[in-house]
Amino acid sequence: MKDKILVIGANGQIGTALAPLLEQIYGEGNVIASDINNPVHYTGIFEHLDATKADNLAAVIKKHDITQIYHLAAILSARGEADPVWAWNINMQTLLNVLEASREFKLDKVFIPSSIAVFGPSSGKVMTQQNACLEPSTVYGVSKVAAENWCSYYHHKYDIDVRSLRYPGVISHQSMPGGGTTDYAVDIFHKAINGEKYTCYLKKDTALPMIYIDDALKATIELMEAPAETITVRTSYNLSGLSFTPEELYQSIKNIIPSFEIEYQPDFRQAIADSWPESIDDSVARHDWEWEPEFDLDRMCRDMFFYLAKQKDMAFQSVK
Ligand code: AKB
Repeated sequence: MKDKILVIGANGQIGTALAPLLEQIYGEGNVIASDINNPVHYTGIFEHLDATKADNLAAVIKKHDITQIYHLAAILSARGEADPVWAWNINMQTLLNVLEASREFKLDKVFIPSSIAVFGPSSGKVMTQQNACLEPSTVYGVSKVAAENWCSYYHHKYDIDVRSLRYPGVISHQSMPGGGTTDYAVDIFHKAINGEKYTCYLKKDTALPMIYIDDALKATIELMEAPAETITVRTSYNLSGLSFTPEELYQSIKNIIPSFEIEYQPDFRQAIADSWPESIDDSVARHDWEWEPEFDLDRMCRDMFFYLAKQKDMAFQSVK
């Protein structure tokens, strides 16, 4: 049977980039993007979907003979702290609806992202291990630890081919992130290209694990295309791209835009960042499905400005 893929949360930061890539790989008409909000960029088949409603999800799966789901909808770390019970309910209800639908409709594969937010102060700061202690400090992290365990449960109990990555902070030019603690690393590029000063809500020396969108997409596709017998982790794989502090990112941007200025005014997100690792050991992913990132800090900055300048019709092409 032909692969028919449903992307849930397609208007989000990863979905905006992933849905068109999946369409390129699997062919026009074989990818159905869906979101609770109307489509922003996507030009292929789109379904308005509230994934907290199991009936709505089932109707979309039946309508399009879906065989795979990428479930990207979630309330992230910073936003979740404003209303923890609401964030938990959304993250859990959508997850369980997707897993139950996968069982009921016997889907071939399911992708459920996790996050470095599963880690907490007891996980270890540097090169945090695949099997580190998971005692997160945010409701988002708590919901992702639960999600990882539900994925493993559905795999072992019902033989569902669920796969997952612990994404670091994702840096992308296709859309703005929303509600995360790592969002500064995207916002800063927009301020820089607009010739504005950036006020950073983290301290200058707060190192966090990050990944450029091209590497995040590469990891997602490589994981999903890996033969099932090579997947040894059914909770979620550690994934590393690069690690940097706001000051290191600022310096790299300054090499391209020398007049760029920054100031630091830490807010509540500092405590969240302080509870997360600085760097991640992803050797299990490297071993199991030969994961290897491609982008370092300078290359990422050049690429970001190339595409942001293109969006703004500016002449930054020389930096790529
Ligand atoms: C966030 O900051 O909440 C997210 C994440 C690390 O999952 N970007």
